[in-house]
Formats: sequence, structure tokens, C-alpha cells
Amino acid sequence: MIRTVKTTPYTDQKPGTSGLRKKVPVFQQPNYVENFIQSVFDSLEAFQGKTLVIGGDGRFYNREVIQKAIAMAAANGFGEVIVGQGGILSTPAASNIIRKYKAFGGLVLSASHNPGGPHEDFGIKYNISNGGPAPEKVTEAIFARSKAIDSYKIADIGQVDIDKVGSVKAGEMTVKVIDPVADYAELMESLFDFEAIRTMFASGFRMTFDAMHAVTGPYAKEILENRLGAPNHTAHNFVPLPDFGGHHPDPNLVHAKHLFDEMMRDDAPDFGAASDGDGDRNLIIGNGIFVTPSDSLALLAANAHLAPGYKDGLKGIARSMPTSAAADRVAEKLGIGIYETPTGWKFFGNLLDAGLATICGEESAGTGSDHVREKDGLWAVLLWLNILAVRKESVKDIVTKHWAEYGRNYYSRHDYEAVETERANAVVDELRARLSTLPGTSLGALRVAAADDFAYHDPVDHSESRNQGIRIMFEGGSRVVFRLSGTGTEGATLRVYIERYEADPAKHGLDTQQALADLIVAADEIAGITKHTGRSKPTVIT
Ligand code: VG1
Ligand code: CO
Repeated sequence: MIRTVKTTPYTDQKPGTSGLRKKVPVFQQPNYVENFIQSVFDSLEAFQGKTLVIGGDGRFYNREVIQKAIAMAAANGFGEVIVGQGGILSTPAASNIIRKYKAFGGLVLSASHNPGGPHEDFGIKYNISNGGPAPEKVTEAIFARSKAIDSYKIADIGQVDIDKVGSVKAGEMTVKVIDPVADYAELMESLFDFEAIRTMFASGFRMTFDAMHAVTGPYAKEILENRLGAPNHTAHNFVPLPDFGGHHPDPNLVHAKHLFDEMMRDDAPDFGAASDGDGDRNLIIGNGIFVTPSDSLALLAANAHLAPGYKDGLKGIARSMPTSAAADRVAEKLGIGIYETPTGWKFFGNLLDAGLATICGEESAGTGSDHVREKDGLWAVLLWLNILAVRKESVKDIVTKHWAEYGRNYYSRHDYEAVETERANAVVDELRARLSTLPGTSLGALRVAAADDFAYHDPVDHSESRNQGIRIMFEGGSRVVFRLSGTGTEGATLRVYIERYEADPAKHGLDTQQALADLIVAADEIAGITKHTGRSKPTVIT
């Protein structure tokens, strides 16, 4: 039986950088989830009888929301739901399923790298038929609808068994429960030289992978250990837990510090990697060297042709604006296009669909390609492994040779988390007001060459996205960028991105924070971070 239930709108269901993210108790308010899902469905057209993919990263509240989503999909007229067994689908796997089975779209349940548990974070994101996050036009329509919604539709179908692979009926609709890993593993085999990687492992190559008790555990076990022959125990923390074992499933130098420490030891393995809550981010550390995500993007682009899936070369590279310009130099050398987009994977979709870019990346540990329409943590790890298997050099050698050839972009991001929203807004508003007066001014030895608030003109659909981050460019190519996070759930997070280019190989061995020291001081001076936020140092440095 289909019921139409009366409801009243919530005013805060505005999707951010990557879907709607809130604390679990917010999602647990009466009809909160239902309102949002109905707002998504109401913003779509002509999905009757079509397929909806549903999956999540296994965090607390995942199963409850999946049951609601299935019952609402049935009531709203979808013909079929494809759901990962146990409600599990990594974000890139969900993107693949949408594309492979030509679904109308998908609901991806995740708050990514944010912690999980009864008092932590949850999230819902809608992906369109290309497998990618809904573009701004759609998320704006969803938000508008959520402010006016007065009812939702739900089918009384009881609990659907999502733990057994196979098909069941939910009213008129079919629910197909699939193995979350198989299709994804097959896709990876089609892109990379598994034989070469197997040979490398067989000859003693040592790797450590931290799944952080998040969604990539089952994927890493199957692909790295079962299919590529890496020794048992290569994947750590591989059982997904609803609270990620009480940790932040964020693969950065703070939350995966143990991995960094292990990789800096004399007897470190050859290769260390980790992924985040929903499996779309990656951390890459070689024996004795951390590879910044911006460098990793550049390196992967420069070497991608060594993997079978990219042997014909790249069409272009896209990076988010705050990501370092290391990839630009690679694009230049390859004679291919380089695109600079606002933060968030949704802006890459059009470039990938139009065949303008093949590889995309963000400084926040996201890299991916046109194989799906999301960033993809294990994909980046496997491309690295493929490159290592072909080049037969250490990560450190590959990175230092890359710097010698292209120069090094020293890069770091400083986050000030959970700042009072008004204080964080004050930083940005004040900066914005001063933009036109900054060029020509000096801070110590640094002279401001240009300053603006980044705006993006999409070359494919010609949409405009304004106010995407404040850029202060210095003479000589250094820059600092300021923007507010669109994924946090507590106050505001101010992100400061700092970059300096160094062409001289004799100066490539500096400590990153030291190499950026004058820019860090300048950033605080220009933006008055300490003055406005009362913070004397960042919460997280990556
Ligand atoms: C952050 C990152 C951004 C990334 C987004 C989603 O957004 O900076 O690069 O695309 O998270 O990634 P923000 O607005 O907080 O800076 V994930 O792995 O959280 O889906
Ligand atoms: Co993520």
C-alpha cells in the first residue's frame, strides 16, 4: 500500500560541496530523511519504471535510511532499486553501478571522511545518470523543493532483506541486492595490468593499506589480496564499522599518522596507502616520502600511459582551483587541455562527459578518471601500483625525478575547524571587500600580483559558479587561497591553501612548512585569521 504522508519543511536541507551532511540526530528528526528524499524525487523527471541505485559507506544510520529510501522509491514509481549487499557501496562503486546498469540515478549515503556514530555525521547525495554528483542546477532545485514540501510518498513494504544477494519484490518494484565489490573489481581489471602488479607482489614488493574501518575494506581485500596476490594482512582495518572504530576515516597526515610513521621507518614497506569513509579519497606514501595529492595528480597524469586503460594518452586534465599547479605543467608538456574548476567533484562531470578531460584531481586527496564520475581511492592506488610495476623504481625516485623535470610545487592546506560561523564569514567578507586594493601591495618580500574571488564558467553547459574561493597571487607564482568548507557539520571550517613553485632541484629537499613559512605569515596578515578567529594555529595541517 502506498501512503501519502503530510509533512512540514525543514529550512536547512541545502546540499553542500558533496550532498546534504548533518549530525545523525538532525537526520533522525521526524520526516527529515523522508523530506529530503522526496525533495530529490520531486526535482527529477520521468523516472517512472526506471532503476535507482542505493548504497552507502556502512556508517551508523545507513541501514535505516536505506529501508526508507527503498520504500519511497517504490511509492514514487521507480521500477527497480539496485542496492549493495548489507547496504554497502563505495562512492566510486555506486558511480560505476549507475553507469554500467544504465540507472536513472542513485542515492549515495555517506558523510565521507567525517566520523560516524549516533552523535556523529551522516549524509545523503543524489547522483545523476552519468554516475556523477548532481550538478548545482539540480541541487538548487532540491533545496528549493525542500523548503516547500508538504507531503511525501512511502510504500508499506516492511523491512526488505538487503543481506542476501538476489532479487526480491517490494510492492510493484524489484529490489536487486548485488555483491558490492564484483563489478568494481572487474572494472579495475579492465584498466590496469594486474599481471604486472601480481608479478611485482610475487617478487617481494611490500605494501600496507589502511581501510580505516570504512567502506574500502572489502574492496581492498578482494582486489589487493585475492586478485593481485598481495600477502594476507596487506589490508588493515578492513572490516567496515558503523563508527569507523571511533576514528575519523580521513586519510590525511593527522588521522592516518600511524601509517605515515610506519612509512618513515627504515624497514618501511615499499608503498603505503589509505582511503576514506566512502572510498573516494586516497593517501599515497612511499618508503620515506609522503606524496601530496596535488603532486600525485601530476604524477599519475604524467605516467598514466603506462597502464593499459590509458595507453592512448589523456584528453586533458582537470583540477580544482585550490589544487596546486603541478598538473598544469604536465598538461603543458603533453600538449593537452588543463581545466580549473571549483572545489567538488560535481564540476568535473561535464568535462569528463564531453571528453575534454580524462584525469581529474583535488588537493583534498581525491583523484579519478573518466572510468566513473566520482573520485576513486582504490583506482589511484592501483594506478600507482601499475606505474611502480612498470617503472620498477621506488616512489621516492619517481617523485624526485618528476620534480627535477617539472619543478616542485610546495603545497600545504591549513584548516581552522569548528570556527564560529560569524567569525569565519568575517574573514572572507573582509578579504572580499579588499580584493581590488591588494594588487601592488607588499608583505615582506612578497608582492601581490593579482587577487580575485574565483568564478567558474563551465565550458560545456555555460553555467556560472561564483564566489568559489579567494585567490591571492604573488609575483613569481606563489599563492594563497581562502575558502570556507561546504562539508562540515559544526560551525565553519576555514581552509587556507598555500603554494610556492620551486624550479631549482637543489632546493627540492626542504621541509614543506619551512618552504612556505613566509606565505603562511602573509596569509595570516592579509586575512587577519588570528584576529578574527582567535586561533593562533590551524586545527589540521595537511
Ligand atoms: C571537501 C574537499 C573537496 C571534496 C569534498 C568532498 O570539501 O575540500 O575537495 O570534493 O570535501 O569530498 P569542502 O567544501 O569541505 O572543502 V568527500 O571525500 O568528503 O565526499
Ligand atoms: Co569521501
